[in-house]
Amino acid sequence: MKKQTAMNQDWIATARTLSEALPYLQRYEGAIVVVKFGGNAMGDREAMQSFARDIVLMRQVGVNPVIVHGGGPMINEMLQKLDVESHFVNGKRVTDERTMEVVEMVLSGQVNKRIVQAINEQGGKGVGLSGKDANLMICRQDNPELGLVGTPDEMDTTILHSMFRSDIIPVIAPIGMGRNGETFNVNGDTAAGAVAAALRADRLLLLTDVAGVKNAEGEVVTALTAAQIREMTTDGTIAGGMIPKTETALAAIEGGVRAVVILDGRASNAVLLELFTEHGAGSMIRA
Ligand code: X2W
Repeated sequence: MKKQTAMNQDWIATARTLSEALPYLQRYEGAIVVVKFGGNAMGDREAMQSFARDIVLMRQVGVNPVIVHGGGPMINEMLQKLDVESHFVNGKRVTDERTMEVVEMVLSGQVNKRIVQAINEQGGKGVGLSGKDANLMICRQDNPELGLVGTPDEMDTTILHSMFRSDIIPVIAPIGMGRNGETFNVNGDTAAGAVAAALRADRLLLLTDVAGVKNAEGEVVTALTAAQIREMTTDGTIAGGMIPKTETALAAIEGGVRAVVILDGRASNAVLLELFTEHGAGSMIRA
């Protein structure tokens, strides 16, 4: 008897959660939400399934989710297997032709298909593409010292809008093409920021393996302005691996994205918590 009551309580709480989500569901109807899914946030098969489920739910309630993924750790693993040495300068992988072949193989062939498969297993319609497809992301060389690292220069989002109309969830590998036949390796955060800006997205969610932007006391700050981010970068509070993320956030906001959230992608239902509850997750950055 007691067990029965406890179970009822669980269901009542579930029903209440759904009911409380209504205003958020209404707010995000038709919204474009770009989600950067970093290699460090991917975790095991179960974490991947949970992520895919959240994305399919977003689509089901009328949001247009777009995934831009990374895969740095998976590229490292493959380069090691193939005995190709690799190093980073300012968070970007120095990329020669041989490295570029491996990067494209791992990102477009392995990581991209893993995410597409996870989405489709949850009942969604995921379709994988890279910046090469339908001229989505044309790049120029970032810095000659980095070799084939690209900076997005010209975006054509026509293909993404067609996909939204067909109920398809685009899954994008951060690879771009050059104007002279080159293939460019693009940092995943940079690619996500460029896609979000080109779409004038309502939200860019940067899923990573830290809880958010921390203040000098080491606490996660839940709401930040672009000006505060600049201040915290100048005084050294924001440092290391967080810098490419906050730089992406600032560029995306300048490019017309309404808000950027940096959050821990490994936390369960991180995306749903952020979009559909009062609680939110991670650090939200706005103009
Ligand atoms: C990255 C692309 C993958 C990536 C690389 O080669 O590792 C550059 O550094 P995460 O998992 O998001 O770090 N490209 C130019 O960004 O992966």
